[in-house]
Amino acid sequence: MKPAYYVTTPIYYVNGAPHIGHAYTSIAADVMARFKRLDGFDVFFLTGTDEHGQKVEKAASEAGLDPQTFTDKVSADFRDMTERMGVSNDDFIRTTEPRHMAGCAALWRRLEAAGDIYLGHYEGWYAVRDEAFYDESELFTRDGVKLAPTGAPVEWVREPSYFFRLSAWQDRLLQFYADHPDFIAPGSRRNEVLSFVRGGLNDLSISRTTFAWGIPVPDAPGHVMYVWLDALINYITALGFPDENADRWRFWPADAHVVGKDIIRFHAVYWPAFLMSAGIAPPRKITSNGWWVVEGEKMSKSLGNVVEPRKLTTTYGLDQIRYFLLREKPFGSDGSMSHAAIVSRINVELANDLGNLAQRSLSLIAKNCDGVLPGRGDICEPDAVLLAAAAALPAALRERIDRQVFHEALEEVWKVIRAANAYIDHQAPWALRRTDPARMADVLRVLVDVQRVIATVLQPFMPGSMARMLDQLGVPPDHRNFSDLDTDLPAGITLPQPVGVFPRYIEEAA
Ligand code: ME8
Repeated sequence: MKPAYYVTTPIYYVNGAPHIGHAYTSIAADVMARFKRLDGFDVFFLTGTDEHGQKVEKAASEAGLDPQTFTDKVSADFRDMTERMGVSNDDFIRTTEPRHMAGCAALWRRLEAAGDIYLGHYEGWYAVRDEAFYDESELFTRDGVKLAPTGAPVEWVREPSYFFRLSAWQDRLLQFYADHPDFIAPGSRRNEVLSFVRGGLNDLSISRTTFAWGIPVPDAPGHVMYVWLDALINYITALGFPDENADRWRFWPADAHVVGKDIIRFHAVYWPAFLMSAGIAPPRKITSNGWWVVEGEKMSKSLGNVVEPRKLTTTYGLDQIRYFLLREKPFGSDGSMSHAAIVSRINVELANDLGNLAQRSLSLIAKNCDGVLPGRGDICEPDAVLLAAAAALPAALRERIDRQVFHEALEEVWKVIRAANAYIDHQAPWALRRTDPARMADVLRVLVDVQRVIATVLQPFMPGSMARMLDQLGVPPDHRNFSDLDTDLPAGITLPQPVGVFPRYIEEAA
């Protein structure tokens, strides 16, 4: 039986259209899901939309629509973005679905039965934009306006509310972090969470009474669940919770919740506390990404510089954008996106390094070997070095994908691509055609074998282009898993006519 692997994206708020930040987190999770599938795991990959709460209710009313009609529309837009980004999710959950709402009620009852819920009165600061409660001490003032640390405006809320006894979970959470040193990635985020929890935890308000767009609290008219409680539960309702005999329940606990750095506290503090209270194992890892800024400025609707992911892929190509996003900056750090940076990655690394390697070697096979793949010949020292470097890639990538250092994973592949380009320059198979055709065939075969490994391990990043590259290398579609690399390609197969995989990006004349 294949081992199970469960990876999730955040479920996105449907208060506005998807932007590149959402696409980025989803693509990173997609790389993890695709990698694990190719590496022999039974993968479940979930994404979806977060549709309740005050922020969404407000956006619906501003759009002049009732919340359900509004969320149907925006959720469909997120689903379309997900597909267009080549994201291979196995399910798409919406928090307005009956399966989710029933699961939330069941979890609430578990927390209640554990003695962790009590009725009280909330009085304090709330930021609708973050859907988060803040302590007075966390706020700062700008131009006389009180703001949350995120810059979101806060308002004073006073309402009856149910509370979750989070304060009682401090020690158990600290113990959990100590027992699971890899729970929070990257490590710098772990320290943030630890100091927050060590600082003492307040009980958490988990119901709201001043608006209605939410999941009703069982047997508590007027109360809807706090949108973050509702949202986090999606990760288990999608697996069939509360039916722990459901087929999908085998995927719990999740191997990785991929989230942005803005929402670590919810995932690394509240979520494990809710789960432990309900008698459910916490997830194995919360891994968080840093921020994309555009041409040096933070993306925001008011600045008018929000990047629409589907426009970007139309301009530059889907795989080109997927590659850029994961190559350009370390996953956990912030990074800047600019036209010049995207074009440089496309032209230097994709078109030149990888595209030319494929084009040069495959056109020589087409021209000099009648398009027939040569057999493995005698292996000389430079062949052995290059083949060994390629053979080491699956393990090198496995280790890096498991740490979400995608840029390092790609750098490992590019080291081999650059070595293969140096090899072809050095061996000069075009010159061998006259002097030593047998050696020419051996060199071309080495190049095909090396590119086969390269294209196989790059599939999670650039699925469409790498499928085309593997087609050209004569690798059958059902032989593209990492374990298939143990079996040599048969000699004598006819390779298709080579066509360029990565065109250069050419600036349009002004
Ligand atoms: O927080 N750069 O939803 P959300 C990189 N519904 N990533 C970015 C980004 C940027 N500029 N902007 C957004 C929510 N993101 C909740 C989640 S989960 C149970 C509930 C990404 O629509 C990043 O992953 O505000 C961030 O965490 C997520 O989008 C926030 O999406």
